[in-house]
Amino acid sequence: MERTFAMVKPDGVQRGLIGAIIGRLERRGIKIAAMKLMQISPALAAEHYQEHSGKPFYEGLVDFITSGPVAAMVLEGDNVIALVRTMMGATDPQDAGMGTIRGDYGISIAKNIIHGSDSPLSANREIALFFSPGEILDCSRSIDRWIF
Ligand code: 3AN
Repeated sequence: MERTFAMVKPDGVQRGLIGAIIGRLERRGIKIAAMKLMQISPALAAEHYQEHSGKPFYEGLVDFITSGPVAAMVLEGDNVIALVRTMMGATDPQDAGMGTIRGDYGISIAKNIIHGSDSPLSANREIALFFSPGEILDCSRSIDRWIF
């Protein structure tokens, strides 16, 4: 089954939205294979956001993502990378549809609540950046046969 990396960003954690966001993912049928609350170091932020280095919003982005705890996750499911991106909504919450996480909870592109990998390549890279192999559990749920 496909895996992706997702995290509730510092704004989502401070606003008490971890439960609401994980609840949406769980109710969809997505499986949580790993999860932790953590503080991102400037070095990890720089690796995670390397593709944005040099852009005008880069420094603000690194300051923001290191400003408080994040809830990091490895999620599993059929086509889960695209599924989570659809559930997140557009990068700018102003453009995100109602019913998406950013559309329902966000207003500003600089505080857009959730991150999710955008391709299999980024998913593999980001999972390895944030989790050691031993932290990712390989357990099946009895309910999976009703979902997949
Ligand atoms: P997404 O998170 O939807 O994949 P990316 O990869 O284009 O979007 O951008 C990564 C993060 O950079 C976004 N989640 C957002 O927090 C931030 N970001 C992108 N564009 C801007 C912008 N114009 N101003 C401020 N922050 C931005």
